[in-house]
Amino acid sequence: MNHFPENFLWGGAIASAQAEGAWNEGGKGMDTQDLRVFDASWDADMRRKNRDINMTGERFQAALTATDLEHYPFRWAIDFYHNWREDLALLEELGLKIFRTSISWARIYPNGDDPVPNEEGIRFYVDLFTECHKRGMKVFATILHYATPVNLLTRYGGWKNRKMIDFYLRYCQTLFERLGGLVDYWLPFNEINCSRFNPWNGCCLIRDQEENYDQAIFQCTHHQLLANALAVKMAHEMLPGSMVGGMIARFTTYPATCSPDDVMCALLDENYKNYFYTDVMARGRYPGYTRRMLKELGVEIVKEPGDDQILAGGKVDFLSFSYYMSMVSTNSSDYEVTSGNLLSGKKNPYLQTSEWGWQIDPVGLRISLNQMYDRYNLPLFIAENGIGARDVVAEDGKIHDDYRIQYLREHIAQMGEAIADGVDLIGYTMWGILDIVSCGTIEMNKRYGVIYVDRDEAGKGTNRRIPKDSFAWYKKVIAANGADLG
Ligand code: BGP
Repeated sequence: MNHFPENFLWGGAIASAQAEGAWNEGGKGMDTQDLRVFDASWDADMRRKNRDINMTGERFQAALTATDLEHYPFRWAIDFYHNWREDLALLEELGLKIFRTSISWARIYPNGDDPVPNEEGIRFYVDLFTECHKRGMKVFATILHYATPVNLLTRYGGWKNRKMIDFYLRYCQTLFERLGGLVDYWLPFNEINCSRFNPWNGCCLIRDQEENYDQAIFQCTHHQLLANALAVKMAHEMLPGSMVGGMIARFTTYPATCSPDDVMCALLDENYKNYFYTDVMARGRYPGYTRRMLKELGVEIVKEPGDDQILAGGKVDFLSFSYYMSMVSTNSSDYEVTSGNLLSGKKNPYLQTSEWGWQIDPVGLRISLNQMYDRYNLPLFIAENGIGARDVVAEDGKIHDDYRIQYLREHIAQMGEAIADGVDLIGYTMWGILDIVSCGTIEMNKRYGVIYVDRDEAGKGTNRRIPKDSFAWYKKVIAANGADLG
């Protein structure tokens, strides 16, 4: 029996910084992703380290004036900026019902604090989203997927500064005014909990420039949560009936054993890493457990009178999350550590991992959906899910990615189970529908797409798009509305 509702939103997702390239074209300003460095000659260890080193004052200065552009992959990415018409044609052929991308803040406001927006940037998204609709796709737009105009960091210090809320809201207002009729679902922030787990991406912090890193992180988070609530309120006022969601990177967590200590550890991990953020966005207030969490970190968030009302006045209409893997919680050091999205965790002996060490756990998706729906009773949207792999073009010129088909098949089957459990799941935007530059490790060879992009890690290649085996498979799944996962 097929559990997917008739109007289920089968989709695909990308993010502007990871796809568009054209970093200094069309009036775009420099943003924080343009500054992230990568070297194709690095070994696996160095690539991992690079993710963790994140951003330093020295790297930041070097990147501002860099001329070796091949080391800054977000500046060229897959050139979606010039190729989007052809790409959307392929997505239409795939039968997508919804396309998720982010809007580049620095295309709309090159410096973040400009008095007027950049018309060329607005035109780009008007054209892109109009074409999506023409090709039968709804639009799911992320307002901020990490890439922030660099000027907001150099001039104001980034999200630590409360002024960021005003700049961000001005940007939102422009989007609601100029793109409002073209967007079906809004997401004010991608993975708002990323501020804690990758503070450069999440909130523009440079680690070696912070005296008290945790304090800075949570102050930024507070400002982002306020900005999120105010954006929801603004959208509801300017665009009555609009759907505005909250999003986290979901770290589904199991106790390592049934020892009460492990169970408690898992509960706190769930609260501190996931639910803190969704509780604020969906329930409109800081949950009780944050007192202890912040105290133990030595953090005291500076709030202004009225902040509690702001949070209470901007609750989201739906919740969404990225789901790639699950983790294990324990205070015991007897467990091997393995990698994962944004953070590493303890290894689960029951699960296989991807080439990057992320633990593959389809049932964890069903668990997460049930947990989130029980807790909030809001519609849910899986904003990202997929597997990063080193695809190869075979001698027949094709990409035989059975491992991706298997990953997607098992996860989609569990989505069906969750719907049968009673969860109100409205959509699924598979991550990296076209191969794009990886966000965590900046590698082009960590590919997620059902469409291959011929570009290597130094930016070389024809940039040609080639549908993979998974393309035909996903097309069939969409056409059958999930009834046929074969
Ligand atoms: C999420 C981000 C995406 C994305 C994805 C996969 O955290 O929202 O931007 O890239 O993870 O991660 P990666 O690209 O590091 O494999």
